[in-house]
Amino acid sequence: MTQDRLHHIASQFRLEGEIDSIEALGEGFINDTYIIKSVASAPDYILQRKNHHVFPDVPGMMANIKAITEHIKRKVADPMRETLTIVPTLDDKLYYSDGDSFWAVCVYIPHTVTYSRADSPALAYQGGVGIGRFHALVADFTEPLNETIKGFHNMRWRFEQWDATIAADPVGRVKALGKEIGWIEERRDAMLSLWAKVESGEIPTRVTHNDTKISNILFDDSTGKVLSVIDLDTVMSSTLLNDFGDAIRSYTNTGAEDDRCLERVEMDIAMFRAYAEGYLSEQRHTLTPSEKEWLAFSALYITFEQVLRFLMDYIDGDRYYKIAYPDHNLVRTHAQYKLLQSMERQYEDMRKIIASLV
Ligand code: GN1
Ligand code: MG
Repeated sequence: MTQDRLHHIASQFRLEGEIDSIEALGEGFINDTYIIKSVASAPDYILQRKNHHVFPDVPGMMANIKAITEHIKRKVADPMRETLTIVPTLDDKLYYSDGDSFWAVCVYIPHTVTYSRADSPALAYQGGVGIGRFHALVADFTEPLNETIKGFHNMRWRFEQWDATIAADPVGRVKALGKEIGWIEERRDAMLSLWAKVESGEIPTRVTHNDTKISNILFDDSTGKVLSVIDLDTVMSSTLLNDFGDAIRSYTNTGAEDDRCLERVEMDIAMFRAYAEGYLSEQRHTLTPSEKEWLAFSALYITFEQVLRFLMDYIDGDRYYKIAYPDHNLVRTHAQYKLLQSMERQYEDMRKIIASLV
């Protein structure tokens, strides 16, 4: 992407002040992100090219983000810092389409820090507080949200995609993957039975974030406290369990999501306890008995789903996730499966911890 092109795109938005520079930022798997630095005292901005392949309905996604951030702004002490602020285009749209891609801008929130990994229980506790508070802030949001990614954590839909991908086997990888496919099939019924409780209404549907890793939480750099939750692209209606489980998947892993060294990958139960304590300090009184009952299992559910999604993308010829080398999705599959096994071994302890906290 040339500087000229980026400047042209940025100039479509209602920015204060003049642009000093536009530089690439971050390492998301899905979108391309840039920071727009402004001259003098005007705010800086985040410019993102939204991945149209992953988010087929960018206008619907931006409408969700607008509605949720407006809702939060009405409730917090510092509306410019405690949630994102979407910047419209000159013709008052929430996104700019250059015919090829969709672009969106929000105000950069200064004096904040983010962490690429949770490296202490104290930080995990704060992360739990962050998502707990986010859930509490949106608990009374009642308008319907657009389903911007079909069936995102819906296991029934994931298995439909899975079955179709295995049957199509578009790049001929299925034959060599008997062991890995077995990991998925052995757990099919157990995983579908949790989703069945969502379908029956036994587990309620609420506003959820759907990408609760620590790097999506901003901390105030002077107080060290949680400020806001960012990356609202996947905000949708689902079960809170998914947000809890996805956070546990990322926070408690002692290795990397794509670690080639499987000995490094385990679930750290101290991190589990700390995150759960932080989350439940905000949410203890909101959760229903069925949500409390399935909170520990949600970590296994989401980690399983991630094994399935990485493996499915590998079988599909690496069309969804950005990869850095040819078998990256298979390496991710193995590393996440190791994490899943570690959770399965510690499941009873996880349940006891939740029972002691609720
Ligand atoms: C994707 O790009 P990023 O890190 O925000 C993915 C998540 C996965 C994650 C795996 C929209 O998120 O669901 O858990 O990669 N987001 C989407 O690291 O598919
Ligand atoms: Mg994301």
